[in-house]
Amino acid sequence: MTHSDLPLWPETRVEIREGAVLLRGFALSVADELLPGIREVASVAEFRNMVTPGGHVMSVAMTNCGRLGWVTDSKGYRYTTEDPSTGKRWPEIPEAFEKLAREAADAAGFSGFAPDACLINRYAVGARMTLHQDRNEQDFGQPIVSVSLGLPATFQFGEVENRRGAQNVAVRHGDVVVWGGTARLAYHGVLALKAGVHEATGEYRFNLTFRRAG
Ligand code: MD3
Ligand code: FE
Repeated sequence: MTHSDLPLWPETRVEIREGAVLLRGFALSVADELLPGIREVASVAEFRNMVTPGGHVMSVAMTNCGRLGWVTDSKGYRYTTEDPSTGKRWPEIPEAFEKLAREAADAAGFSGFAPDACLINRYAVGARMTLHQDRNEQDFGQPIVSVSLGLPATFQFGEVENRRGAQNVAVRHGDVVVWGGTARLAYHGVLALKAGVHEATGEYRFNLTFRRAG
């Protein structure tokens, strides 16, 4: 190994439970391509706080890119091909996003991952996501790839059967988690974001969630 082959950033692979692999720093070297990508998507499909079927306004602001976008409103949770706020198709997944998702899935043992949906979550101070399962996708055999950018957060992840006994894992700027196999339907959430300022994202945390939805 020559000097030029040395990694620029330390990277660590941690199996946080069966089927869930944390790739620490996996997205660090491309973070400066991902953030302009988020800005570009949001210039077409703006961040918005959606309403749950139960009538709660979500504290996390969301937008999407890809053929399918995840939405919620009084009628329920689902994927749509058009942004309900504009009636236009969701913007395409930027090439750098797609490449990262494929490489992360591959590194976790899921070769050939081809996401058709990328949900972009934006957390401001206090924003959180209560424990839930991701079950609006067609094929639970396909993994989910999650990319954390900006301020740190705490993921909670529990069992497939129930919300009890959830464990915490801290995620930082550039971390990627791949959830597949027996972890695919595990309950999970994100604790309320603590106030802070990150050099890349200011007062926010962003999360890219790649899915094969259709
Ligand atoms: C999947 N977002 O949008 S996925 C979501 O940080 C969502 O915004 C998280 O959950 C966020 O639906 C990132 C984190 C996650 C954690 C545990 C899981 C996804 C998981 C366990 C099983 C399947
Ligand atoms: Fe989720």
